[in-house]
Amino acid sequence: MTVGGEQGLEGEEARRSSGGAAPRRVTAVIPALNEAPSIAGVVEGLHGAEVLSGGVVVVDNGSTDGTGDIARRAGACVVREERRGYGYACRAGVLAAEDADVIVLLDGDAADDPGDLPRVLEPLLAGEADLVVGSRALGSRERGSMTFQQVFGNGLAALLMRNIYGVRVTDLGPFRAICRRDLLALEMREMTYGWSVEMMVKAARAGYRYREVPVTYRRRIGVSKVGGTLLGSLRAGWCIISTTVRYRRWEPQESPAAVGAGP
Ligand SMILES: Nc1nc2c(ncn2[C@@H]2O[C@H](COP(=O)(O)OP(=O)(O)O)[C@@H](O)[C@H]2O)c(=O)[nH]1
Ligand SMILES: [Mg+2]
Repeated sequence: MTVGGEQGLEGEEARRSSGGAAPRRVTAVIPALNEAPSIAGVVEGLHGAEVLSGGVVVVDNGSTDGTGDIARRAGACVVREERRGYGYACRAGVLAAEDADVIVLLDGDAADDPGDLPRVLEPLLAGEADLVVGSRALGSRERGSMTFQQVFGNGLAALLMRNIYGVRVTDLGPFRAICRRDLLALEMREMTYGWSVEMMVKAARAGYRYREVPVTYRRRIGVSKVGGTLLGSLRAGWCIISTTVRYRRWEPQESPAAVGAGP
């Protein structure tokens, strides 16, 4: 599926025109499950961003509140993924954005600030990093934007990651950027809450250069699907911690970023 269109260079041309270093066609992918109150604002907030040459893909993850129609009217390309799960939704968006060089992931609940987009992309487009994650721990969190369980779980997983993989991680935020081919090379398996952490630990194993940038995190609009309930937090927490440990010996089949990164 071609998303966005006119403004962006085509994949190969973009790579060549940038001397092979910094690919340019950037597509935002937003997983969304029943985010009718917030999704239009998120999509419209991104449309102002010049850097987003590849447009916005919203993955409607089986919503029953009209999220998909609202996102389409706001200007997004909408794909539907019936299998419930954050990872399923993210993967469907990445596969749909087949012309993208760079994927930016963010949530559909307006907790991430579209104004942080240039900052999240900058190290990747400058050729200085292969995976950039927006850290809410380094940035600022609006009061009430994360529950105690979320802060604790994220901190624990970050600690494990530092110890097991040797990567300086402070947070597992949803706002992140990675080259599409590098993401596909990670052969993602975790189709629910483990997706984000799987990306980070496999990127570490593949030798991708990791960078965090501070981002602002706001109170979400609408109802939380994960961190807002105790059961959701426990499930997500267990999934995140077990995924952090699971891939400690994983080896990439091929790692384009590591190969391109030089010594
Ligand atoms: N939890 C969850 N979120 C999903 C799913 N599919 C899409 N999403 C989206 O993933 C994002 C993260 O969910 P959210 O409820 O904000 O999680 P929280 O921020 O941890 O409370 C939101 O944009 C959801 O709409 C799913 O199956 N489960
Ligand atoms: Mg959220």
